[in-house]
Amino acid sequence: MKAEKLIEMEDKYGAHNYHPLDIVIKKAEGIYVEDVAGNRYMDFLAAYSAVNQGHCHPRLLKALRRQAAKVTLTSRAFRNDQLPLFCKEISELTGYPKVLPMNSGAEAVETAIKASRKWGEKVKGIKKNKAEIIVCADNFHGRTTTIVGFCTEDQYKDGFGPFAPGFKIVPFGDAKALEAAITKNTAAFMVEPIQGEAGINVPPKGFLKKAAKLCKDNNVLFIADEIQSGLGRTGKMFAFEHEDVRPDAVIVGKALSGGFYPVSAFLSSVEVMDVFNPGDHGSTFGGNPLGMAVAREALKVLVDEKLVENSNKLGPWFMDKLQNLEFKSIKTVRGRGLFIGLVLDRPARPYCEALMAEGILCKETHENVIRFAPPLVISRKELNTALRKVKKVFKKLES
Ligand code: IF1
Repeated sequence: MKAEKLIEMEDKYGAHNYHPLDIVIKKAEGIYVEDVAGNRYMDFLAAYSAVNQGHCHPRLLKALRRQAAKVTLTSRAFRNDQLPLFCKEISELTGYPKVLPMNSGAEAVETAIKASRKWGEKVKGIKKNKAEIIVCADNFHGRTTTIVGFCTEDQYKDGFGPFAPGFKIVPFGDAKALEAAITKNTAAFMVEPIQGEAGINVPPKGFLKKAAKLCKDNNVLFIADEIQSGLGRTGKMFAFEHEDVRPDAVIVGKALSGGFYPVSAFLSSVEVMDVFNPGDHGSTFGGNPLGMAVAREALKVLVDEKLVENSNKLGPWFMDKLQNLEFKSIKTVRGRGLFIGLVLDRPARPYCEALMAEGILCKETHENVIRFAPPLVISRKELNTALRKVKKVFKKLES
């Protein structure tokens, strides 16, 4: 079917909660996607870092097929033979002794909130219903009503209240403000080590270290939302490793399944996870054998193909090339690994549209930022090709 027809159909029958670029993708492989007319594009968004392993990775396809033919869903009323292996493997890979799998990122964030509050009451001794969680301005942790209730983006909240109490907001990167916000009722500080949606916001050097120390000194859980920044995106397995800190708990999602199936997880210490007793928390699909089989393979691909290393090697090189571009619209280039934001002094949307016409798919974030976050399987040669096209687009739009 033609793109125009499909777009019209989607607009007629679908909710209008997005404003996508008008490319209708019908297939994809590695870093490339193809639209219904047969045009090929390099994907520089990678489904918001959910396809770090590249689109339709053959090993993931095989794992999915193999498991789908055996058993897909048991519910947690019964055990399955994939969940224990997933828990063991991700635990050994990350060093976190306990694992609770969910589906979407937002559900894993909700899991972190529940764990924090319950730990606050049962272990720290905060009075019932008094536990507070500190988060950062410009955060993005998902779309549930609880989560949007503590975001600072008006549009994400508008019309969706009333919101859950118990959250405090401090500026991102401001250790003094964090220190001032901590009280005896603070259960946790939850933060994206690099803010994605805010425009690839890297915190000032030392912030995570100071935050970790403040949390430790005040018996507050330090929780990293690595749903977008984790699993190799920034050139380390986790973005918090850039500052050599060790959060009490980590939230992962997106690339955990390489785009095949929604799988997320909350990783923590034994002390934190032990607050959950049978019946306290759960999900029909969380920990299902199909998702677990795919996630196990997705983690193995990350390791076997050295994708963290590739991001660490090519990211700084690509960022340096971008930093050397001399166009008056470019204010700064920031990021880590293959998680890069090109900050413009004007709206980024026309640039994204022009890049699309040149065969490069990326999406603006926060009006003025173009995000470059290709699948981590990308090569230097491909990045060079992209760079040529970026130059061409900037030349054209600025003349
Ligand atoms: C959309 C943004 C990116 C996340 C972090 C939790 C979640 C996300 C750090 C929730 C999700 C997504 C959601 C997606 C677009 C995307 C996004 F621009 F909206 F912010 F990536 F930058 N923590 N991020 O980045 O995970 O429940 O979606 O699985 O359209 O809302 P989820």
